[in-house]
Amino acid sequence: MAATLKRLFSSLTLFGVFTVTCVIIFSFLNQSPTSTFIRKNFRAGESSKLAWIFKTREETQRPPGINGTNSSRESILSPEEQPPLIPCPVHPPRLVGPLLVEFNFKRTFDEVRQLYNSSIQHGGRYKPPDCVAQQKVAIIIPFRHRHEHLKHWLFYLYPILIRQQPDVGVYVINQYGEGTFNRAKLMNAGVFEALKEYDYDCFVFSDVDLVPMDDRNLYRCFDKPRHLAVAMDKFQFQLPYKTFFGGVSSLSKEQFWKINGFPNTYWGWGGEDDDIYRRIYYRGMSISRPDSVIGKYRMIRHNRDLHNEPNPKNPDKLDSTKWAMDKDGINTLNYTVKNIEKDLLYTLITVDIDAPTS
Ligand SMILES: [Mn+2]
Repeated sequence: MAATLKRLFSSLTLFGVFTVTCVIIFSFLNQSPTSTFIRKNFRAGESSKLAWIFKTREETQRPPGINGTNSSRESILSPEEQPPLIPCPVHPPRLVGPLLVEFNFKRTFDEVRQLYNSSIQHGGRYKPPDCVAQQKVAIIIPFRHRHEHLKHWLFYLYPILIRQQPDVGVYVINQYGEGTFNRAKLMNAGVFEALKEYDYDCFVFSDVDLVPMDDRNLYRCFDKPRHLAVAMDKFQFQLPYKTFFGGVSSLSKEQFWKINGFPNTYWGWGGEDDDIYRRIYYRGMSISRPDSVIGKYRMIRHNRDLHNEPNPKNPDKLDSTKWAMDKDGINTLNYTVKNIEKDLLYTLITVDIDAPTS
């Protein structure tokens, strides 16, 4: 009797071990993107083996129609029967932290298009497929002639944006003609053009030559207007001065309206970012920033552009921001759209902002 029990027990144990081994082997062989991602985390020691198995189960039990991996079940359920998407987590779960960024590599737009073809929608639009984004973000890039920089920007930013899970559109606002450049007026025009297309609630304004070195630097809006480019390599990874608001910033639609948008009258290089900083303070707000580790940026080295010389008149204008801001902003903005080009990776809007010749 005891011998039979012992044999039964040992064969049960053997069966148990065999089953567990099979489950583990099967899970490791399963090559779906989610399991690859989870395995990476597992290898990085960020989750225990138990958590890994649990997560894998969770993935297989996800409702159909979420990432197209279980299309056979998808076709059975009608759209009404599919469970509604849940909001994306406030803290995006797939961020990786510090990133390697370098610009000594030549890229073509076609290479970048091919890389992101499957994840991005025409016109530079992205939405997380498996949850409802926290914010609807338009990224506004003032632009002229810097195609070389735009390639790098798109190459680096899309993977970051995808991990940050916004409902996002990328708008490149191209200044028409060869008159004096006006960064702030282009950004004003960008906000209006983006809002014609979609109900964005947040605007991120970015120079085309600035790439973040950490994906925890969220391209979204906060309770306060935010300055994102706090530690640029150009300035030895430090703020050049305490009130610096240049490079990359974000304002919600409300915050942007509260300060009458940006000034339209800063022609040439310099001053407009300080004017924006003052507008924010004169309207009773303050700014927020990520810390100087998360806020690291690389700037693509370049020579000064033609028709964007430092304007010696601009610094003096700052003395009058307080009273001038109500008479210079979105309430006085005028421009003409010359062309709208929809690329896979961006929407390029060429605007005539009535620039003086230089
Ligand atoms: Mn620059």
